[in-house]
Amino acid sequence: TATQYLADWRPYPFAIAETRLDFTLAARTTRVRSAIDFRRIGPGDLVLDGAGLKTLSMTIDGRPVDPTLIRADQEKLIIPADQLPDSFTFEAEVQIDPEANTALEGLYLSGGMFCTQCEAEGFRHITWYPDRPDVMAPFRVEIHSDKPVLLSNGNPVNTAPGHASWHDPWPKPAYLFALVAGDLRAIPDSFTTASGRKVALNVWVRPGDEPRAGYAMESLIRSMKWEEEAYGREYDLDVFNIVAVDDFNMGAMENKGLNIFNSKLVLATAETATDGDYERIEGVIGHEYFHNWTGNRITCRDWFQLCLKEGLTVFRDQQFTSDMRSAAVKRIHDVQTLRARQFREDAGPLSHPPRPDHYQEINNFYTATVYEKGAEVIGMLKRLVGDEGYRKALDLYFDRHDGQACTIEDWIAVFQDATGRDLVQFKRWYTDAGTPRLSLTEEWANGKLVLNFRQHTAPTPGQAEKPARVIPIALGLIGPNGDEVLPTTVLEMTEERQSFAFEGLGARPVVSLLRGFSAPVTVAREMTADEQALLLAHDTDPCARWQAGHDLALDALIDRTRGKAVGEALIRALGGLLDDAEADPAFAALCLSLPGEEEIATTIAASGAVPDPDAIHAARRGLVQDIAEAHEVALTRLFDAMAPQGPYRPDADGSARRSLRLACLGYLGRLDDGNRADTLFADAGNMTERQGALEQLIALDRDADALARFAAEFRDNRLVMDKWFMVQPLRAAPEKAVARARALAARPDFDWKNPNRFRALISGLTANHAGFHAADGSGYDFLADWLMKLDPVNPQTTARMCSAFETISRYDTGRQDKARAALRRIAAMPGLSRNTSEMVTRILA
Ligand code: HT7
Ligand code: ZN
Repeated sequence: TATQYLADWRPYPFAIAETRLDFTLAARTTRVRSAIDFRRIGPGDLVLDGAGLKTLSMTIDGRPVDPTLIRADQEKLIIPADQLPDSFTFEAEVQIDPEANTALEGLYLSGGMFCTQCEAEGFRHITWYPDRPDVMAPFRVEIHSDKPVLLSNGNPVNTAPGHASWHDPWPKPAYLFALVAGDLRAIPDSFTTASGRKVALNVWVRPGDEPRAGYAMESLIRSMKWEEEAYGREYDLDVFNIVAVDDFNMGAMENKGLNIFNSKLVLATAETATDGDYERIEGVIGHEYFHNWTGNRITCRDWFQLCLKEGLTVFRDQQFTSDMRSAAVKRIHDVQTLRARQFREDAGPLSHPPRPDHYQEINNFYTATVYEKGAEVIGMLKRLVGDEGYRKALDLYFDRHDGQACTIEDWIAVFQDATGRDLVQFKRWYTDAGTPRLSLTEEWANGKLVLNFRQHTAPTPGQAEKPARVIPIALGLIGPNGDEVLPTTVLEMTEERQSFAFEGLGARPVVSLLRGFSAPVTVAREMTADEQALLLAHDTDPCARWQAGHDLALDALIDRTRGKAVGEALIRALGGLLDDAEADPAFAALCLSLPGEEEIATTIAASGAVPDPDAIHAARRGLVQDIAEAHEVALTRLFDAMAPQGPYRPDADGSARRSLRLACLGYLGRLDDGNRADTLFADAGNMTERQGALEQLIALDRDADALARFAAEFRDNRLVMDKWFMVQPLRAAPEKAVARARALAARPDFDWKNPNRFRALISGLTANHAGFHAADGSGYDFLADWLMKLDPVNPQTTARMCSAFETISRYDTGRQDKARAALRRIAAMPGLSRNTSEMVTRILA
């Protein structure tokens, strides 16, 4: 399979004045007529992309195009330059089959509704077109269909039964094209922009789902307002439509004026959605809306630049959520996600820079590195240039590049030009893969503390050399009595080794390092349990404070895997935390949630040892038991104190109380044999507590009644049943997890072609660390069997899920051999997709 290289990018030789599309929709035989007005702007042939199209006719200015110019093997139509006038209209009529489109890329059917997904390269499945992000055009779209609601990008021009026409005046690349046709109901509202323009808003759902879409609409309005206030950017069309779709490969898609969402990120009621679901809905609605400026008005020159739009938009959605909710909790959650997903990716065979320089299948690069690390890099930039510098740079970015398709170089240039700062070294964060390891040793004498830092990044695939990066190190100093003796100070590390001194200190302080998680690095430093406990009790920075408690727990857990039944310092420290928990329930809940098994394994592997999944599971269980026994009284008091105080509200305060309550339940269940969980499951008036209780009952192997009740109650709600499929393999005892997943997969309602249902069950198992990594290899075989079944149907979703194998090389040779055998089985499958083939090859390399 051909590898695409950043170095090979060449400008497209034509500009498009307008693209006109005319759809006559039919499940098996949709006709697409297109007319594209091209104008030459550089030398070269006319290259159009097309995949799986039945081409009925093609003309240039009315003259037929020779159909033998189609190179079906390359999915291209190449018309030589000497056959083309300087300006011309290319017209085509093609036939496509949406019903057969199970890959969910291009135009497809979901529950009888026509919908599209064109990012990254889906438009070529709709018609012949320059399907690359740097070719932008205004679009006019006609839709003929007997479906009652017919939507596309931009503003409506005409709607009559059986027909609609839309005009999108903002030039856009094909990946932002969208069309929806179905029997839909709207939740309507409106928003008046700061400059006084009234925008009609609609969230479109299936009939009957209207009562579940209110929170999505509220989130949209909050997003529009926030972006005006925080970035001074207004919406730019007369309408903004969101459509909820049941069959969707990812979370949502930012098509211009017509966002399409996975229904799980739209539909919510207290009875069906958890606090986490609500927060995600708000965050993703914001994310897609914010793309209107960072992605749509300013897009990417090529797909290597994906983090230009995704990193920036994640950064902005993180800012939005922290403004809407608790900034401290949001930051800690983001750090947890980054560590769990991106650090893991960076430490294995799939490691790549935020801006990769080659790929085979771009869909495999919608990764934690591009998204989450891309956002962290912007957070560092902001820290280095300050809030004012950031604002100036962003204003310049919008002014200078509106309507353009840009690169990371353009992005860095606006920061240099707006702030005068040299960012040549900083750019390495975009081009170099791997997570730097920051080591700290300390020297203390006569009131002077010297901090000796060293940065080191291990080689990653294709990148052996790792020059030093700029690392903003935010730190503070906490005196032995808990007072802060140095408030947050940002050191800029630019060398491989660098020392910083602090003088005039009375007593030796404890360093509160990497405050606010100021750089995406791992930290290596010696700390005593007492020092960690001091920071947990007194640090003024919530992130560093949480980190101290987390490290204390991690050390205790790792010691336990080595047979040492320790953890007294942690247990003592948690006692203090529990006493004050009511003052900040969210923080207490975060500290009570011990590091997960996967993270323990990662930490053990990073120290050069081989993690044993069963020992890790036992260690964690043992520590939970000991904490529960030591703090039964306080945990019980808090569990009762955090009972609901009025109607459910999915806000920060309410979810903080529920998270603390469930954290307490996780411990108390080990003492009461699940009685509280049983009662809570029966009585809870919201899904957060119900699901929490159910997970606890599964972990305690006391779940039969609850699962039956849950299924009976929610049989007809696909999204809630996805939870039912997910929690069973996830929370089952490791030795039962694979069997449980097998039994669930055999059920008639395991609708595996639906990505949500497939992911629920399969990711439920792969997230059960000791269950998936069962020593007999049954977890690996189960996953491989299902990936092989899904690949011919939906390569995108299959390939993404291969990443469950990315950590195999850290385990013992027995497990490694079994995992590699499973991967080789996938690799040998005849007709394996390019998506999955690339992933398996990289993991096996
Ligand atoms: N920009 C979108 C990324 C995307 C996608 C979404 C749905 C289905 C397939 C997709 N491929 C790529 C989503 C986002 O980041 O906002
Ligand atoms: Zn995005």
